[in-house]
Amino acid sequence: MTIDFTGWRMQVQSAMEAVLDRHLPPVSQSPVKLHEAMRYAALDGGKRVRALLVFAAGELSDAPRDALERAAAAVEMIHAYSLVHDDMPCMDDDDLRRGKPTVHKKYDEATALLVGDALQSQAFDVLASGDLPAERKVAMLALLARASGSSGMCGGQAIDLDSVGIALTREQLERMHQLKTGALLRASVMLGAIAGKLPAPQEEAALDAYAGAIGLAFQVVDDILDVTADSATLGKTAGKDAANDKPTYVSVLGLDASLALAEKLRQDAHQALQPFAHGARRLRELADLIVQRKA
Ligand code: GRG
Repeated sequence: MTIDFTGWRMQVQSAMEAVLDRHLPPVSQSPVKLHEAMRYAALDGGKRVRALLVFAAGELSDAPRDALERAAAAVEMIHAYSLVHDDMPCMDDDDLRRGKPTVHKKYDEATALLVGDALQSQAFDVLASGDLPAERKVAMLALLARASGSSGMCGGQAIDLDSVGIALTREQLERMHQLKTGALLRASVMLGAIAGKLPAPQEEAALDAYAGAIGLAFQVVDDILDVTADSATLGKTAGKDAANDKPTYVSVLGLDASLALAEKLRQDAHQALQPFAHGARRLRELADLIVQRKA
């Protein structure tokens, strides 16, 4: 019997809690405060969109379960680290994340800095320690390193920090988000794909087009929710972008055009998956979820 999308999503989300628990250092191990804070940041929270993308692409490539779990844990750890650092006073200075006090509020700033650093290292350790052939693991490590470094997420964050109060063009905004948010979402799809049967070049291009569309759609929707949803629903402070004078899709295009763009990107994502027929069912459903989500 095939499970429906909601059932599948809940299964992956709950499995991820156990997977992350297994791959994070235990609190019984010293330094206890750091390990406790790493677990506070990474466990019990988040939609696990990146993990869902890894597993959905993994269905397409028939990847071994352990390799998918490691890839999903690694991207979720990198993502958790980025949120911890982004919330710190030197960046976005926020008190609320995933419905809980941010790490620097719950603990202190030095601990938050170390939590981010240690989660990043842990991500690469988890990926490097699996059973896949060494050359496959090196390819996955390089993919994740590039997606999270200065030519990916950190680069996008740097552009974001330099853009406060500046009127970016739509192209500049798009580039910032392709790096800041899109790079890790793309890496999630590609890690799931290369953890199993390697995609043919046309398949890789199709997955890349899909990942580009959903990566951008995710950010457009994030900007829309920042003005249309409340903090309790989002589990983070709503209205922050406008309050911080940050350029967003809503500020550049307006709300209606942003909604239309999100829908167009959803359709582009479906279009990109045409070569895969039924095997890409979960990736299609995730494109819908990313655009239609309310938080
Ligand atoms: C500090 C190196 C560094 C990078 C920060 C991702 C990021 C870059 C900052 C987060 C700020 C932000 C709100 C970005 C908008 C899109 C985004 C990544 C939202 C959070 O991701 P979700 O909605 O979060 O997937 P959950 O909590 O569900 O995992």
